[in-house]
Amino acid sequence: MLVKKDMQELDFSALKQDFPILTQQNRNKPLVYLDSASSAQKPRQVIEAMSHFYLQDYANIHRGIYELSELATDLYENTRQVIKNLIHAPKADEIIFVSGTTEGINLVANSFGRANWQAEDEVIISHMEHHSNIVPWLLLQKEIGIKVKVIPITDEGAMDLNVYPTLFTPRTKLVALNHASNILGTINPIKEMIAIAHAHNVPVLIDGAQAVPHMPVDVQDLDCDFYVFSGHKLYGPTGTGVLYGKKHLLEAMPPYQSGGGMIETVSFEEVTFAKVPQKFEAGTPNIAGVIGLGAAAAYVQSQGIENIFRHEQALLQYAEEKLLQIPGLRLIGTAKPKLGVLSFVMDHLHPHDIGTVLDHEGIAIRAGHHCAMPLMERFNVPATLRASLGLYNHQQDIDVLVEAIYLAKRFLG
Ligand code: ALA
Repeated sequence: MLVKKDMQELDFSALKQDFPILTQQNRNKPLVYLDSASSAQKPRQVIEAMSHFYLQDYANIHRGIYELSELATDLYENTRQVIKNLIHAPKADEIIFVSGTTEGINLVANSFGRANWQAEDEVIISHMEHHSNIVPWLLLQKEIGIKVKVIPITDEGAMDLNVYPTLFTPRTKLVALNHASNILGTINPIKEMIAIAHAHNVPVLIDGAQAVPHMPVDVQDLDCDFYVFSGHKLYGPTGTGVLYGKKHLLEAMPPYQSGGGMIETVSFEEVTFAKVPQKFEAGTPNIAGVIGLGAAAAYVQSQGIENIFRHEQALLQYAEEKLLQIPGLRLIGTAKPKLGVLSFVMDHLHPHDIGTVLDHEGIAIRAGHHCAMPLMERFNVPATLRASLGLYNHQQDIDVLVEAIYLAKRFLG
């Protein structure tokens, strides 16, 4: 098994077998993959579950009365159970498959938001949101006149909890926050923030894209109303994601997209809709992707999410200590607790130039605004470099990164 109960015994030879891509070269150097916050690599178990499905079990779901279709339906629906268990949802039919976090948030904005909100109603977000948790609300601001209010963040990269409670008014309709920031790594105190919102009778949507692959998530303990995340950051396929919603909210919401699969009856006079979750899964879904997502979630569970969290926390601490020894390097996002996301800038050097040198050393790292331009503005930087950890990273990866940053400093002057 890849991650043993004792994290000191992490078995990297098993790991390399699970993630064959990590044994490849990048620019003729051993690949050091430090971009899992953008998208994680896929273990063989996920790839094999999908290819096995296509090679032997493929059929459409929920339609055929033949054996293959029943099998495909069972495999697809099994993922709902696996995801329910992963995030501790009360019921499997509160799990809706979407194409990713972005679609999940757009679904809530365009179904829940449009059905319930009017001009002057308010949505609270924070200054550390990804564009996917900013732009859907700004579009509603433009189209129906809602107001988007923003929780400021501290210089360390934490939510300003003094300001947050003051933003509520009788017009507040939703709070939408990330569980962990894709740039700062900050793990936000969302349980407390949800309780504050609920004291105002305001529901809360959590963007869990960065959290679910790296830490235990329990939607019942959090008591969030909606929780969204992406499959591809959870070591699963692209084009998959999950929207969890409390059943009574999902049942009251109108469909987001329409077509086959989401109806109960159709005549030219009237349409009635299928029950949740089918009401929100119009058309033939990403069947193989969802099966791959189930395999990915099962893989993470088989390693133990607590083990993964502890491993990445130890590596984060090691990486922070090493990086902070580099003269001129400034970490963006020092609030604790945080996940394994290390954003940094270097005096006088542009992140893209450093990123180019790192690439030539075999290191895959992201440089840019990371889909969070307001956050870049907040820290007064045009871009950062960002190293982000996955369960397959090891101290050696950090050592190679640190050496390469010194090289870039010498090379770029
Ligand atoms: N949201 C992804 C990132 O932070 C793409 O890199």
